[in-house]
Amino acid sequence: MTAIADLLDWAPERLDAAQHTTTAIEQLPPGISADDAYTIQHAIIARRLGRGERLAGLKLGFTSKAKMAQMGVSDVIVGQLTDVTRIPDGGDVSLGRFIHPRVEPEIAYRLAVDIDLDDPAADLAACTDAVAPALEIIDSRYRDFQFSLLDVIADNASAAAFVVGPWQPSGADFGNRGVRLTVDGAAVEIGSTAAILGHPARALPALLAMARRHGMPLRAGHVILAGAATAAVPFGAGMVEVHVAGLGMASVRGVQ
Ligand code: OOG
Ligand code: MG
Repeated sequence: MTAIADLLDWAPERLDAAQHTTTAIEQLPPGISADDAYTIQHAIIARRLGRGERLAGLKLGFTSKAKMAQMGVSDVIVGQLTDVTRIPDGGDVSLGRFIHPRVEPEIAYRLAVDIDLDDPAADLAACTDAVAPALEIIDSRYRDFQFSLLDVIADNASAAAFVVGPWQPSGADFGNRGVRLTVDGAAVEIGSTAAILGHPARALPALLAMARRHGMPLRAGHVILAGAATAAVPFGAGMVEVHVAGLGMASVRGVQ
């Protein structure tokens, strides 16, 4: 086996085990391509689906300058969400599920219909029927939350858990709405939905292009996370809320 074939073989198992044993691992050795990194991501998701998890949607990463600067990368990436990682709005989540979790404010879109990735006329924006404030808990499986772009793609874009607030009809323009992230009532990050690619709705065609390229299904009811509008903050014991002007709020409580 070549070194890359060998890596494609062991990396999914190691990253998957890192997640469910909550033990950080070393970053991947250099030499893989972006397509290799997505192959590793797909193999991790296949293992999880094999254990009974179901796909719940897709997430974009690094759609804001704040996130790119925080993590030192500069390319939009995509990761996959599963049902077991969705926390009910206002719910508790045990910190024992994570290695070194962080939380960030997101905008979520809901898909109304299945998307045919082979249809060149597919229009994701026209196929969403609702939008909501959301929170994403990210948790790199790599030591010290350090990674290259390819490492983080392989690690399913650090996806760990997500919370979606009450859905609103997607008719209104959510292009430049204030975003506030609070921990136990204190504001820790303030931003605007405009930080997400200039307008969060731009996440939808960007996501469709990536879903096509990497063969990621988009089905009715799936949630699309457009990417964080601000930097992420550590997620510990306490109540975290995201407030988006005119859209509402979502919350999650970290418990020991
Ligand atoms: C990768 C995930 C990035 C976002 O919203 O930009 C992301 C990370 O920061 O570890 O989810
Ligand atoms: Mg995110």
